[in-house]
Amino acid sequence: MLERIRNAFQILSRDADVERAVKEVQRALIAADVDVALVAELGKKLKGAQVPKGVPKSRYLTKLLYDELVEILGGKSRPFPVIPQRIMLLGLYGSGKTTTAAKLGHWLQKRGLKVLLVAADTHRPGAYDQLKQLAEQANLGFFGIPGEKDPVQVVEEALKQRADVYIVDTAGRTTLDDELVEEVRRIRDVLIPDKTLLVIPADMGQAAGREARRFKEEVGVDGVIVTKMDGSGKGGGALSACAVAGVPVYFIGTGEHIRDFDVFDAAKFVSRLLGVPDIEKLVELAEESEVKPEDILEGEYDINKFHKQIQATMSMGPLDKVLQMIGMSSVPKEMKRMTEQKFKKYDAIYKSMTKYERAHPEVLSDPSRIRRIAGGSGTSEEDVREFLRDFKRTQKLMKKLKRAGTRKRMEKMLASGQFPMMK
Ligand SMILES: Nc1nc2c(ncn2[C@@H]2O[C@H](COP(=O)(O)OP(=O)(O)OP(=O)(O)O)[C@@H](O)[C@H]2O)c(=O)[nH]1
Ligand SMILES: [Mg+2]
Repeated sequence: MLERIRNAFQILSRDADVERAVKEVQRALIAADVDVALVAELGKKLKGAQVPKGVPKSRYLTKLLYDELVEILGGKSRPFPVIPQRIMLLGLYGSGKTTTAAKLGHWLQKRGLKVLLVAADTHRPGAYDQLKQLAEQANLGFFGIPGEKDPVQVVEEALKQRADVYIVDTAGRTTLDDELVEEVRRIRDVLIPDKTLLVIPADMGQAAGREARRFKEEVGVDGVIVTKMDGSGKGGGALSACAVAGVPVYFIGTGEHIRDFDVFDAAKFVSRLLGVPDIEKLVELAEESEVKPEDILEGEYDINKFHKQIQATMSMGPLDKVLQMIGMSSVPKEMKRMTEQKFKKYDAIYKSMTKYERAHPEVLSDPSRIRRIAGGSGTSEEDVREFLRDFKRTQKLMKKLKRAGTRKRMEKMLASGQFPMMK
């Protein structure tokens, strides 16, 4: 899934090849067990996207794909409240309830709350010891009554203990049958939970949605914790199915250890999937620094316009960072450094020019002007001459493009951030 989605992003940001990118994304999502209808929808949206005038196509589509993926996986995240509360954990056999009780307890305790784990699984023989051990490991409070058969008794006694947060571990069943429903309702009526959380393993894939809906109808569920995200390729299906079922996913379990537990945030999750930790920031930057082709194409191409192009590239931050953010780690270090330095130099040179010089570059053939600008910008005369050569090359190219009416190509070039001087 990972490789494919990353690949799709590269195809989009590099060539704006929608058809190919969509195919890759769809394959990845289907493999991750995401609902076929959702996948088809995503493809339609991407292919039918109306790219607004003046916005580079590749960037627009990349952002669109990113937004759509986030939406499929649940959209905006809901922060889990860090307050005194009573929490009930539900789920089928082996879904990870007991482990999750300790993980969630640890998470809340780290945030300053006194946590009590309550052993209300009175069915499975080992359940009491398992939770007790986990509580000891994580240094959490623990309450249970060995040998007690009625979970309601356990919960009633537990509530007499002092704690900020009560986390009640309940017994699983192979299916959500009448017996389980009955038991959960009885526990609920004494506990009066603030949050009822359903624990679902990722390998359930799309079926997670059906299960979440059923539990919601029968006993009421406020949110889901998806466990075993580390082991299954079907995590995408589980997450998106919960989103469709309208149940928020608060956390994901990513391993057996108590710390293998993360707040679930669809945006962050997608970014990590793509191996692009800062995609949101990148998208923002790209939006801020967009150069409108009109600005460059209308009227005479002068040094002001040349500078605008440089600035647009520079304003996206250190070049190597930008390149990293879009997943291009294979660009040689030297080149990245050189281009960045060059842009900085060019910016200084531009700032040392007079308004008249910028609009009338022909006067810059005068050596005394070149000397003055080099002095003012802290660069060498050769640097200034190089700037002028690059400017002239770009100016010529712009003229040629304009004459040939290849506005499309020009826009593409601007969109890709390619300037002749970077060659
Ligand atoms: N890899 C991985 N394993 C997990 C995760 N969460 C739980 N497990 C493992 O899954 C198994 C079952 O976990 P439990 O916490 O006992 O599940 P349960 O829902 O309490 O099971 P029952 O009480 O029998 O219904 C254990 O071996 C856990 O270590 C996870 O996020 N990743
Ligand atoms: Mg258990």
